[in-house]
Amino acid sequence: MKHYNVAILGATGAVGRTMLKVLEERDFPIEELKLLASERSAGTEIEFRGNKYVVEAVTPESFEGIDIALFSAGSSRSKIWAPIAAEKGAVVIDNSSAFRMEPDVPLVVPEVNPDDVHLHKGIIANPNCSTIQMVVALYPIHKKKKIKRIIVSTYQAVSGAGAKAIEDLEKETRSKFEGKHYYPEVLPASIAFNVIPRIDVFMENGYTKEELKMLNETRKIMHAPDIKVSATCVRVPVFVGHSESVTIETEEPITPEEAREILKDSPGVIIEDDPENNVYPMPIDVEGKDDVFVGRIRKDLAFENGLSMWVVADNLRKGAATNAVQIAEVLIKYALV
Ligand code: NAP
Ligand code: 3JM
Repeated sequence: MKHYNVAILGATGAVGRTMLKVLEERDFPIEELKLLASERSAGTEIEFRGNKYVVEAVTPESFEGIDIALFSAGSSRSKIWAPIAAEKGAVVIDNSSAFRMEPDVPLVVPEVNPDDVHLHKGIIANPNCSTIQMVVALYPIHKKKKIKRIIVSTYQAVSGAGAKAIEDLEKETRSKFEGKHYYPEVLPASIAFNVIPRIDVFMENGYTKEELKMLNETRKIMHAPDIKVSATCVRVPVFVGHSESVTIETEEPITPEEAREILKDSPGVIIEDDPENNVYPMPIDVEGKDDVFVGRIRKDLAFENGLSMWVVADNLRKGAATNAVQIAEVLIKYALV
């Protein structure tokens, strides 16, 4: 079997470290591994498959001979380094929002649109975490009953905002118990014992950029340019695991039983739905798992052809690292690297 030279830009971050775990667990065929970040963490040692790797500060030469470059260092860094890595011959799988809506950049969730990878010109985008878990749960229903409208509210973990945001939740929570004052460094408001109805920046129409990512990315991934999505994205004091309250309106009627029947055989979906026995997915239970968990499936009372459900996934895994590694596996399967 062929093995590949892999680089990870952002290897010291919350997503980068999860990528390393996922690559290790899935026995990804790596020939050489290069761990890249900024000058700040150059020299840091990280263990992978029992060997120590030294993190290097990224330079154009970092991408010489690289087959697959996994990026999770933020959108401004992706804009600088992805074209350079692609020019050196690597296929870049980018976790940031930098290129997601570019027409010649495939935006891929392997359970939904794996064949879009064929269109790549050196860069493939990994969607936003909240979009990924929603489309994994909704696409199988869309294929059978055509979804017209989605109304979604998210309950997003702090780890989605990076390693510093994880520290913010921990430090602020501790400080409250110790009677001290700590104000979050990266989150836009107090997070301990609070919820924040803002993720990413506000746009002119009153939605945030994160909320519009859920609209635009869903349309592109599902090839559904007319689907309507209204999202409210909320940060909650949870370390790992995004939850979503999702209501859909379909063109044809759909019963909860039909939805369960469709979802029970859908790739990457696990139904946990037994309310009488208190069975429903929760973030604390999905940490470390790669599937998307769906529960609380019920007829929606506000729409004629309406269905409501609760969707939970590990945002660092299926929402970021696992999806990116799965894209790399699709590239290998189709012999595109
Ligand atoms: P994080 O924990 O803050 O880590 C950021 C990483 O980027 C670190 O490895 C950092 O290295 C590196 N970095 C920062 N500035 C750099 C520079 N100038 N040059 C090279 N490397 C630099 O953040 P994270 O949660 O891992 O997320 C990273 C990015 O992934 C996000 O900004 C976002 O674009 C994307 N993301 C996507 C999803 C998704 O839904 N697909 C989810 C979460 C994040 P140092 O150690 O040197 O600072
Ligand atoms: C998730 O550098 C940045 O602006 C990164 C902001 C960010 C993003 C993004 O826009 O790339 C943080 C967390 C995402 C994302 O997945 O869209």
